[in-house]
Amino acid sequence: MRFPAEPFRIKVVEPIRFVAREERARLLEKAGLNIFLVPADSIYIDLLTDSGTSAMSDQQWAGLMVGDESYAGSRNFYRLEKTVRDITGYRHVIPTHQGRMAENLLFSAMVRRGQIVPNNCHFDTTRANVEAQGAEALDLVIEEGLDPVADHPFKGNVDVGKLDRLLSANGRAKVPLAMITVTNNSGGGQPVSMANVRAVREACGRYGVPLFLDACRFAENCWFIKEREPGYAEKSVREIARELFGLADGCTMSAKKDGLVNIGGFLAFNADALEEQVVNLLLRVEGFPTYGGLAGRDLEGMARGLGEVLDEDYLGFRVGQVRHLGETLDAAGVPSVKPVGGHAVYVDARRFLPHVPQAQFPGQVLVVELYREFGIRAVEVGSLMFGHKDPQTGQDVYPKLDLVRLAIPRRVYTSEHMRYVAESVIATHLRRESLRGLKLEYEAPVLRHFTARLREFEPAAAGT
Ligand code: P71
Repeated sequence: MRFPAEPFRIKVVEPIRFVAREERARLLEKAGLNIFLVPADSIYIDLLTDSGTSAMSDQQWAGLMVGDESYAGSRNFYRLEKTVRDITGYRHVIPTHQGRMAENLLFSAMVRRGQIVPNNCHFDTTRANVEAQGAEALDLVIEEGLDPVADHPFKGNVDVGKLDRLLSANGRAKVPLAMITVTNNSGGGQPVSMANVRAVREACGRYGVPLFLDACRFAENCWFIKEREPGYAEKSVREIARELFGLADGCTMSAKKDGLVNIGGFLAFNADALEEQVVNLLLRVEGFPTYGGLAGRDLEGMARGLGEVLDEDYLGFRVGQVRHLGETLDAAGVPSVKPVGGHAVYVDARRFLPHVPQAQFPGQVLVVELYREFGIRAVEVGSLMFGHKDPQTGQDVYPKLDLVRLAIPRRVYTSEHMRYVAESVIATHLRRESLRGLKLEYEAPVLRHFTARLREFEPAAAGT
């Protein structure tokens, strides 16, 4: 259960506040028990997301001072372009302000109404951008990837048999591209093996369908390949990354994850024909192709972060820190998705709170408790986020799992912070029977989890 100590020391500190319990309870009431509506400076440990929350290094901060803010031809763009070409091998590098803009550009250029885009699991924004084109976003992750307790080293893998059947039934006219998300965020941050990406490449190749990676967490995925896939232990993560990107035709990237920056992204690919379309759209919605909606200094931070994320001492610590949290919870009997993914631990709220029915949001019960008692912010990925009424029958439909994601920002929290998180979750587990369900008081017609308001059942009414 040990993992390497932090391969960095702390030069700048940012105080975090531990506000009194009464204040936290008041803020929660005011927020309608919705953690998205609690101000971040009243949170002690914020595990809402690993996206855009990384700590930059001294080298990245120094890089901001050499930002070249020229409208066209900024030197920082050329550095970013060279860095991305070195890592991926792709010819064209289009910066964007974050990942979803890269998705928007790619799908606007390549996807038409009535088509189908397969992926292991589409992330929310990817799905929304595919659907915005009038196309279908199809998830084809292997069966184990949907089972929270199945032990498999690469639970993010694509079911290649299903993909092959889709391609042979529809061909390139109906499937304009395929995607693979590394690591598979919606499936728990689970990695994809090189062998699986190669098999997907071969299937796509047979039908002339281009393959793109959703590469937000590519370095963490490559670290898992090095650790788990036969034949890769002696290769450097940089070599593994080059091989991985070499199997695809391009990628979308939210650099807010493995770019180690607070904002930024890019779209990269080989096809010359795609460049013209993408650039024309970029000019209309995002900016000139040498800045893509970002300042020159942001491009420099991204170029430097993409180099740092491949440092194997960093990756060993990073993936180890997340795994250690998962294993500590596991040893204490807290149910979670296994094996632990690269960026987050997902607690299984239905098994944690078997007495709270899905209609009473067990995941959100746990989220509320972790903030009120311990000042920790986690996020519900379950009935509140995905539950809805069936438009035909009017019945409530719930997702298979009610999960609570503890996403770990990169290089931000120390091992003592993580120990505090583990002890808090374990203490909550010990008194789980006293936790009561929640009732929705307000829900918006779309994306209700961002604005929902809830209320606790009175003790007498619990379970009814
Ligand atoms: C995460 C996020 C951030 C997020 C975004 C939207 C709603 C809630 C949280 C963002 C991803 C992602 C993958 C695999 C594309 C994006 C979009 N993840 N693909 O997990 O995980 O990137 O935010 O830079 O536009 O908290 P973007």
